[in-house]
Amino acid sequence: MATVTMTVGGMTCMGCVDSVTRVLQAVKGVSAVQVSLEKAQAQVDYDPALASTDDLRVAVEGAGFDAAL
Ligand SMILES: [Cu+2]
Repeated sequence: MATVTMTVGGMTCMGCVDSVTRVLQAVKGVSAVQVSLEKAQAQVDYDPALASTDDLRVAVEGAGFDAAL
């Protein structure tokens, strides 16, 4: 299990937080997601054997947000 903190740009409300949380939780191998609107960050626990940081970034960008890690 690994934990990564990614910077998420473009979140403006709790609806955005919900969206980012949902798309990250939908990535295979992700076990926990904690998104902070104030910090513009998402902390993700995932299994590196099933998901890559690239998968996480693509999921966030696919939902219309900017992702950096
Ligand atoms: Cu929003």
